[in-house]
Amino acid sequence: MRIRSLAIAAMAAGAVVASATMATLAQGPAMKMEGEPTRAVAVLIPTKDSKAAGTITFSKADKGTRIQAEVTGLAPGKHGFHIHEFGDASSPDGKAAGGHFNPRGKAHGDPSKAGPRHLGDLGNLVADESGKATYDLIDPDLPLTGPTAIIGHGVVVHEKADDFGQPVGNAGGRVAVGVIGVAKGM
Ligand SMILES: [Cu+2]
Repeated sequence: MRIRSLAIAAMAAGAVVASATMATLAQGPAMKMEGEPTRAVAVLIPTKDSKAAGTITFSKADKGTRIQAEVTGLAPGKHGFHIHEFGDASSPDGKAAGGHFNPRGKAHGDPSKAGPRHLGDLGNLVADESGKATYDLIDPDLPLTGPTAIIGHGVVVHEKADDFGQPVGNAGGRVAVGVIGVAKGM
């Protein structure tokens, strides 16, 4: 009798260990998500009648956020490039992304110059003759985390150049739109 009850006790203990292990495994991925994101990504999709597409990464750098973009299918020349308010790429004209991301209520501006800017003002992409544009800058003001975090908001590439005129730079229609999300492999 004693042996049998020990066996039952061992089985019960084993069950406890097994369920504890399962609980640990179940928590594993969730645990990894804790802490602040250090990298974000947006995949640009073309709006209706556009061929513009690409990928933008936002990585935490020593003094701000490094923005790296590669976009193809553009008309040669400058194209306004902004973070917009909504992470919503659902409309064919890109307008569901709303207006510029401007959580600090500033005027539109050129991020390469001192002075006011919408937080989402990234300046221009410059496409070469083949329609390809690359962008690689560290933005000291653009946070991945915190109350004005860019994750969850949208990115828009425009038809025309951002001339930094008010209120939003006269960049015309939207040729590509994407949503900024937390990137894998942080
Ligand atoms: Cu824009």
